Amino acid sequence: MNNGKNDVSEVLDAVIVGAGFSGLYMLIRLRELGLKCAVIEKGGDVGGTWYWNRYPGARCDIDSVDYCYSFSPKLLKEWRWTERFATQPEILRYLEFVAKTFDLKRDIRFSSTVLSAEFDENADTWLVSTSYGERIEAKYLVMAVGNLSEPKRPDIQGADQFIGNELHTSKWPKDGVDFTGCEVGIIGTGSSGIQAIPLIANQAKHLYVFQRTPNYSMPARNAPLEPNYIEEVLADFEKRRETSRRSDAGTPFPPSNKATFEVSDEERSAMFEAGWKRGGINSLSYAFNDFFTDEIANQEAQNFARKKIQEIVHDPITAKSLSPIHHIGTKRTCVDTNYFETYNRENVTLVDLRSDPIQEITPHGVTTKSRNIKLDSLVYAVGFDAVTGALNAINIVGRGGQRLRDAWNDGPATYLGLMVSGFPNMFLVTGPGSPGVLSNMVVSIEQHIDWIAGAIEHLNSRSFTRIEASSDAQDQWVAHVNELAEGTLYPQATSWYLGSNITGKARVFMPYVNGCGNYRSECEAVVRDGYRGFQLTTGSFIQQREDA
Ligand code: NA7
Repeated sequence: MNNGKNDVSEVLDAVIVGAGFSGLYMLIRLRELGLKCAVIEKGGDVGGTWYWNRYPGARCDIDSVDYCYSFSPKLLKEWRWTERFATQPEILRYLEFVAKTFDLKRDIRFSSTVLSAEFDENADTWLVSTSYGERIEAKYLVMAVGNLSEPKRPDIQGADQFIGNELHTSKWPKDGVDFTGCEVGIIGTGSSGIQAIPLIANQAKHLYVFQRTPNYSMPARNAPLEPNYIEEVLADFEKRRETSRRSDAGTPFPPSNKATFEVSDEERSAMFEAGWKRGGINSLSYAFNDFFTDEIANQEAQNFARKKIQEIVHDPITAKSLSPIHHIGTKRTCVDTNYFETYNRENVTLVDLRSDPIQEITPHGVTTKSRNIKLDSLVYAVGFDAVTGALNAINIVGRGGQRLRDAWNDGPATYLGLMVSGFPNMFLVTGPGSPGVLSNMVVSIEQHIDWIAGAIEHLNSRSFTRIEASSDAQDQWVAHVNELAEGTLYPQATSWYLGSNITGKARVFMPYVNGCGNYRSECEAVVRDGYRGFQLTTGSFIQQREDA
C-alpha cells in the first residue's frame, strides 16, 4: 500500500484521538512512559461529550463523587464536587482543572478532526491525516473518541426546511439559548430530552414534546453535597473505588442478593419505594437480582414505575402516553428532575407520535397526521450513532487495505473491546464488547487506559513493534459477549445498545453485560497469560506469546 509517506509532517510515538475523560488520561499515562504524543480533538477545548452536550439540564447520572478520576491523589485532594449529580458546566470545569494540573493542553490540537488513519505494514506505524492538513506517523493509535459522540442526523421528512431556530442537544450553542416568549418543539424523549424538557418548559411560552417512545425515568433527588459527606467519601476513597472497580456497574453500591419473588408483595413494594425515594439510575434495578434476566420479575418493576407516572401526571391520557411498555432497564433508564411533573404545566403539550405521527417538518413548524404546529424553535434530542459511530466516521484502514467500516459491516467485532483483528497497534477505549456504556464510564475508562498503557510498556520494553488481536480470540470474545447478552432481557428492546436507532446499522448487542468486575478479571487474566489472544511481533518476525 502506498501511504504517500513523502508528505509526512511529523513523526510521533502515539496519536490519541479525542480529549475527553479517555484522551486526557491516556496522554498522562503515555507521557509517563516517555512517549511523544499528540491528542487530536474536534472540539475547541477539552471535555469530549461534556464539551458538546451543553443543553439546559445536562448533567451526569452517576454520583459525581464516583464520576471522577481516581489515579491522582492531587486531583482528589484539590477538587470538590458541589452537587450529588454534577452539571455539565461543573464537569467541564473539572476536566479543565485536570488539563491545567497536568499541563495537558500543550499536546492537544483543538478544532482538528481526524479524517483517516492508515496502517503501514512495512513500518508497523499508523499514518493519521487531519482536517488541518497534518499527516502524522505514529507507532500507536488510541481511539478515545467516546461512545456517544457521533450525533444521529434527524431522519424526518422535511428536516432541512425549518427556517426557525434549529437546535441539537449534542451541539448546543456555547452562549445558551433564550426561549422566553417562544413556541418551542422538542423531538426525542431519551436522557437528553428528559433532562432538557423541564428547563425549556420553565422558559418557553409553549413547549410541544414530540414523543415516539416513552421512557422510564427515575427521580434524581439531586441536592448540594454536604462538606462532611465529601470528606467521609474521600477518607475512604480507595476502598470505595476498588468496590466500584469490582462491581457490575462501576459504582460502589451493593446490588441486591434477593430475587423479586423471594419476598412478600408488601416487602417488594417497600423495597421499590425505598429505591424511588433514594433516587438515581439504579433506584429500581438494584432492588432485586433478577431485574435484567427474568421477564416476570422485570414486570413488577415496570408496574411500579408506571404507577408512579400515573400518580404524578394529572391528565390520565397524557399519563398513559408517557407510560413505557418495554422491559425496564433494557433501554437506558433516564434520571430526571421534575420530568413527569412538567406535563402538569399549562404551557406543555405532549404529542404522542404513535397515534399522531409526524408527516413532515415544514418551514414554520411540524405537521403531524392531525395538525400543524407553528414553532419558533425546534430542538432535536434524537440521540447518537452510539459506540461505533465516531469510529466509523473516520476512514480507518488496517492490514491488507481493509477498512474498519467494511470489517464491521455486519456489526462490530473486537477482542475485549480493546483491539480489532486486522488493525494492529490501534487501541479502542471502551469499545464495543466492553462494559463501557452499561457502567460508570470513568471507572471503565481508567481501566482501559491503564490496560493500554501496560500493553504499550510491555511492547516497548521488549522491542516488539506490533500487537494485534488474533481472529480466533476475537471470534471467541464476540461469541462470549453475545451469549452473555442473550441470557438477559437487553436484546429484546429496540435500543441504541443494539444499533436499532440508526437506519441500516447492523443489529448487534454491543456492550459486555457481565459487569465491570468480571470484565476486569478477564482483562487481567489475558495479561497474566502473556497477552493471551494477541500476537506480538517484531518487524516481520512473529514471536509467539510464550516468548514474550
Ligand atoms: P436517545 O436515548 O437515543 O434518545 C433519542 C430520542 O429521540 C428517543 O426518544 C427516540 O425515540 C427519539 N427519536 C429519534 N429519532 C426520532 C424520529 N425520527 N422521530 C421521533 N423521535 C425520534 O438519545 P439521548 O441523547 O437522549 O441519550 C443518549 C445517551 O446519552 C443516554 O442514554 C445517556 O447514556 C446519555 P425512539 O426511542 O427511537 O422511538
